[in-house]
Amino acid sequence: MRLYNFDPSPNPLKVRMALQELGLEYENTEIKLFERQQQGPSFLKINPLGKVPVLEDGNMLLRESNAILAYLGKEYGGELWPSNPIFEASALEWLFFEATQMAACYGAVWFNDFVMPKLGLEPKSKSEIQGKIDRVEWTLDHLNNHLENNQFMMGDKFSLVDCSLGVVIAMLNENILVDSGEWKFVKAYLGRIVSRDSWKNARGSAIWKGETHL
Ligand SMILES: N[C@@H](CCC(=O)N[C@@H](CS)C(=O)NCC(=O)O)C(=O)O
Repeated sequence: MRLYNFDPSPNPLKVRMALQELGLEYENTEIKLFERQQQGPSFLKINPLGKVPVLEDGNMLLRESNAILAYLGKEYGGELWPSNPIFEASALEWLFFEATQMAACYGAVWFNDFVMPKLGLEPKSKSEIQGKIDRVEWTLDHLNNHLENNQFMMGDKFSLVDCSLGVVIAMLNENILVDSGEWKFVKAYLGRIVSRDSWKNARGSAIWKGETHL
């Protein structure tokens, strides 16, 4: 198995965390996004969209982080992926929620506040990205309600779904989440995610301010 990865990026981190949880060995190929390696001809053959992560397993290539989680879950997941069709659909429901309602607005806030300064660029003001912040907060309300009665996204046990939502929520660490007294169940959930060995072994803190090495 080979992962096309970029350590400081959140979407590859979802997959690194899942691979750690599952104890799967893999070869790492680092695609340095800020050197534009994703647009090099050899990588574009692997992913014409020029994005990471990509997982290669035998002859198979998968290019969407949440699809990779679902594949790893079905193929290798054991207890970390539901076998019952109803629970599996519920796992996919959360992964689609992440992809359609969370990823873009969380990514925009994180990129603005963490990555732009690292690139020597002036971040947009809070009012300029207020629309994205509103959208983030709307999803946090929904997640907070869910997490009031659930330790993890799928109930009381960690699953590969948490590799997706946990990582995206972790993008708000040092940001919207700490600036506010709200969303205490989301914060407690984030604490449970980042205390896992898989977070540490997947180098989770690479997405944070002090650690981002572009
Ligand atoms: N929907 C894709 C998004 C992948 C994505 O946007 N990856 C970013 C890194 S987190 C990337 O490769 N960006 C490089 C670029 O757009 O040039 C997924 O979930 O895997």
